[in-house]
Amino acid sequence: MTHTAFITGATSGFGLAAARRFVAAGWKVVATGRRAERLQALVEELGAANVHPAAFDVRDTAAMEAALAALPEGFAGIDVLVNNAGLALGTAPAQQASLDDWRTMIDTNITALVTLTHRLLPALVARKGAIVNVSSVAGVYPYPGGNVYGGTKAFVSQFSLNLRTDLHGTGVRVTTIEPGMAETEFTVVRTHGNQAASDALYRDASPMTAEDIAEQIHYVATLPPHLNINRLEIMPVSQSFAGFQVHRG
Ligand code: NDP
Ligand code: 8X3
Repeated sequence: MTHTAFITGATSGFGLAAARRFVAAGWKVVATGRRAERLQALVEELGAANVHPAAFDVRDTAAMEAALAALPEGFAGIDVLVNNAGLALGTAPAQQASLDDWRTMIDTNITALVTLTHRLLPALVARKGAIVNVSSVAGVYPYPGGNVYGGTKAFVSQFSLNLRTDLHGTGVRVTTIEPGMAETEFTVVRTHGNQAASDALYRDASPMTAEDIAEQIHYVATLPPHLNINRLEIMPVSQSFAGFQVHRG
């Protein structure tokens, strides 16, 4: 029987690589994101029988509802929800950060994620499906400039654990993936379009790739049904932890 994954943020980075990974394994994928032309390119690459493009802004609940209502027959039964769409905006300390950026991160990384999850939960329970939520090491470890981004990802990780509790006995699996540094469009977005800053961050650092994370997303979602990985934290070898800081004087 063919299974279907609903992957948010499939126009780039982890979501795009995950769409390719699931289709390579014989799944159908509902691929979402705002950039419709990229979704169309994915359909052309992987085939209309395998990919259904759903272009909408995850913060727009009416558009989300319309996209769900328009799912064609072969894509309507969702087995795996991959809540991946998200972003960081800015690296300034909290006292200098943009409130608009903070609200955009909360609206996208938290509000949209819980809205979609709430909407799909009854269907996922009916199918004994799985939810894979993309959090971040930024939600586990604080770092300068992580402020609200890290806060949104801490929410995602804790929400996932709480979902596990509520879904006890339903057979639905919930996993949080907590990646460290991976080279995608993430830093271009975070810096409001500064490709040079993004290149500088990843240069000579051997960051993870989108495919590395897609492999983990596919892995946790396709384990034997009696297994649940609660959280999977993964970093490049080149990235580790810094110590506490002490201000004197
Ligand atoms: P990318 O910027 O490459 O991809 C982000 C995806 O999210 C895009 O497909 C984008 O689609 C989608 N997206 C963002 N905002 C919206 C929105 N309002 N509506 C619909 N879709 C949206 O970054 P990554 O692949 O790296 O990021 C994926 C997830 O992984 C994010 O949640 C990020 O926080 C997390 N993460 C990333 C890490 C990294 O180092 N790269 C590390 C840890 C976690 P579009 O713009 O077309 O709408
Ligand atoms: C982002 C991870 O390590 O770039 O979610 O802060 S990191």
